[in-house]
Amino acid sequence: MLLVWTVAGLLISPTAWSEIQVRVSFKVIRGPNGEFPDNRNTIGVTGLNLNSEQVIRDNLTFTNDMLRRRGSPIRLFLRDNTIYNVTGQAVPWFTRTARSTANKNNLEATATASAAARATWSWHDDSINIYLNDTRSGVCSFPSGGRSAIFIGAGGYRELLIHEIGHFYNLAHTHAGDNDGELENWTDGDGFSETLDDDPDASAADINARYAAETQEKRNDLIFNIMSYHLPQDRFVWQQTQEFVETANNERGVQTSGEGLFVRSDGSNFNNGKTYGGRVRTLERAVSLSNSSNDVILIRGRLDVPDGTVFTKPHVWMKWRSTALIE
Ligand SMILES: [Ca+2]
Ligand SMILES: [Ca+2]
Ligand SMILES: [Ca+2]
Ligand SMILES: [Zn+2]
Repeated sequence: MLLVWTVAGLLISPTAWSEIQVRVSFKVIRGPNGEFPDNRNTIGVTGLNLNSEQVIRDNLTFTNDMLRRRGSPIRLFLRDNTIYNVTGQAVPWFTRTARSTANKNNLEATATASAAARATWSWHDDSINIYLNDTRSGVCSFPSGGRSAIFIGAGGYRELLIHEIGHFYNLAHTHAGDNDGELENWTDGDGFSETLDDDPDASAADINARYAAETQEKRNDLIFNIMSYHLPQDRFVWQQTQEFVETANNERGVQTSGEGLFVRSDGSNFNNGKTYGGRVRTLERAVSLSNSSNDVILIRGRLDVPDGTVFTKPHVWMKWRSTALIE
């Protein structure tokens, strides 16, 4: 048997994994003397001071490793493998509160006001434009607002970037506000049944106690959810991945390379597969609709393939272009 596996292994050509690539154009707003943002007032148990280019690059690697470990098809890529600097804008932008929708919107208006402004601010329409300054936490644009900037301060936490990018791809918080130090309003902030009702003030122990009848896995899907206020974080649930990918396929297609194609036995091959509601019926159709080596296939619910195999658990195929040998 060992020999069979070895020979089979040699016959399979190495094929890169397909990944939905999110382009990040990361800009550092430099201080009055050209200094890098630096803020030791970080957030929570995973606090991170984004005070150097290396810290930012390491954080992107950390984020991609986290996504990979959880089977997510989403990966972050630095546009042109570059971290851009914005100079001469320290007043007022170096110290203007990043966690403010009004400030973020003013920043986007300033950076896109003219061709000269776009150059000064390294604004790139083909990417998520993220601006870092010396303040704390951050805020993101939802697709419905018609804007696309993310504004963050150096005083952050290691999951801040992927949390804000989740908003960029239309993911809401697991809670609906009520960050008031009291545990009295558990709400369904995201409309997803796969995340339990949440209060941002809850600890892991509070969640475990409240939902004692649920499985630990379901509780953990809230305790460690990237779109919650609980730390540390490590996951999106399937419904969040689906919403992220649908948004990447449609409203946020410009900032993303590669699509997710949805397939299930009750779909229709007249659909384009770009949403779960518009899923196709067969794998063959999903494959024929693919036009990029970054495309992945998302399967939720029952899918029969010609050799009689039946898939029922939600999963993502990221290496479907290579020969799979199952014995
Ligand atoms: Ca500082
Ligand atoms: Ca509360
Ligand atoms: Ca929910
Ligand atoms: Zn948020």
